[in-house]
Amino acid sequence: MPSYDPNNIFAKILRGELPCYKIYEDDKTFAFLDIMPRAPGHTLVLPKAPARNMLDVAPEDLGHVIGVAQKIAKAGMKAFAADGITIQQFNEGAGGQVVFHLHVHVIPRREGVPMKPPASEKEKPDVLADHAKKLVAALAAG
Ligand code: DGP
Repeated sequence: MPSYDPNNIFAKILRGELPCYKIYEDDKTFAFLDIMPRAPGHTLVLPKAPARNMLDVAPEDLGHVIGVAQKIAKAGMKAFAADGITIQQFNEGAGGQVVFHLHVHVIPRREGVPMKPPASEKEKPDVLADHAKKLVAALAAG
């Protein structure tokens, strides 16, 4: 497996070199909206420590990421009146991974509404800003 590339797009977001719609941050974890959401509220949860994917991440960092994914899943259920949540996580190109900093997708789902194809369409900034506001409010409400 290739080594971690510190110039990947998510590393740049983590360093604040590129913008994002931030949802959550703690000392080990960072979460922001996917700009090509498969459904409203589609969020990516990352460890702050460099890790290419599930195959090289430190288990304790992975544990933190999963804990935060659960928080965001619960907030997504409330914020988007969702009926369920899809969790996705891809490893290496053959496994469907496109950006090589570990991330877990948290996708609120409505009954009978199919997900859009992966990375199909960039969402409008005002829509993403509104979705981020709703998720952040639901997280704050607990
Ligand atoms: P994957 O590596 O296959 O898990 O997919 C990467 C995801 O990242 C895909 O759903 C689209 C999203 N994405 C790609 N570029 C950017 C970006 O610059 N900002 C954000 N927020 N998301 C991105």
